[in-house]
Amino acid sequence: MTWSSFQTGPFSSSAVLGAVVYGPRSRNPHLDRGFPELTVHAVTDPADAFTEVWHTDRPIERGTLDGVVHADDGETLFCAARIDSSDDCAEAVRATYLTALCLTRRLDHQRIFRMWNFVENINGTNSEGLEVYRDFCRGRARAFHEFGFTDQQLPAATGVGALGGGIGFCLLAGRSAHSVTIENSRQVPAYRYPQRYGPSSPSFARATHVAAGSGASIYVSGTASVVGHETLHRGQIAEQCRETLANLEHLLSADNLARHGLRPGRRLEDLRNIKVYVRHQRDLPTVREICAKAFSPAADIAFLNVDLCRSDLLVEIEGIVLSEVTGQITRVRGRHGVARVTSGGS
Ligand code: 3EB
Repeated sequence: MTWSSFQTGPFSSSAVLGAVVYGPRSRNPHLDRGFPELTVHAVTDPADAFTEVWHTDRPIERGTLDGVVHADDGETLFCAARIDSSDDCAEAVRATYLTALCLTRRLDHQRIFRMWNFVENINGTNSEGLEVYRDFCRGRARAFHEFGFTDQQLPAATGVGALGGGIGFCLLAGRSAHSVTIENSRQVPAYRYPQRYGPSSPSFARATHVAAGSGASIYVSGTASVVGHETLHRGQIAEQCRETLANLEHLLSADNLARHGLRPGRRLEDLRNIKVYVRHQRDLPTVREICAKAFSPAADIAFLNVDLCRSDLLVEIEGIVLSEVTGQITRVRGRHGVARVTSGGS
């Protein structure tokens, strides 16, 4: 299972496990193109839209369960769902998460190693005055708890704003692949954040290490300027960006990975499929410049101007260290039309 983005052109749907469109409006998840597709309202200008495609050489089975679309290649499961906007989302998040979690169990893919959550009005408040993100965290935590997940089973995740469309989420889960949950010793585990950040701590791991053939990939969660559990450098974009890079660098370091029995250490230059979420449009040039220096020119970085889960966070960065074995990946950003899946490497 590999990942790419696509460009307009001829297209073979047989290879596509799932796709995420970052577009100018949201859409219910669907199988209209023959594969599950999540459309997130994440850009204002249609020219900025792009699509990420997960693809595979293995035969795929696809379906829908209560609005949750999914595709399974026997090794990896992709699922996507959307929850309508509402004043109070916790119960709907709980229910829809449980549908997705039950699907992973039914299809025997219980190791969920990566999730993405795109939450409209993430810093707004619900009918009780609770921040929407905190309400979301409540529903998510209940679902994982009811499903019987321990903290060690939590996926790597991203939880950021969306420009519309309620809450869209997608996940990747594995059947047989050996995987390890990674924390960052510079940061308190998110699932142990104190109460002052909300009634339920965020349910995610800092990263997951997933065996792939004789190699492994590391799926790195959305990472921000959080040290311990505190936001550092309020109002200072360059400093938040550098602190975020320091968090990523430490997460991947030999020292941090060795705490989880993993080696070798990795470097920022090893990250691919990078997405950078920036709260303020005006900060984009600064963030672009810092990221261009920190990451490999081969990384193909996508920038999205969306809100972030804490009102004092200005930037959040995610990426993947691809397995040396299965890292045949290229991402070509382009219009989110019909597409040609591009793949480089082996
Ligand atoms: C943080 O370190 C930043 O709620 O799924 C990063 C990644 C963050 C995932 C989530 C939140 C989430 O707490 C915020």
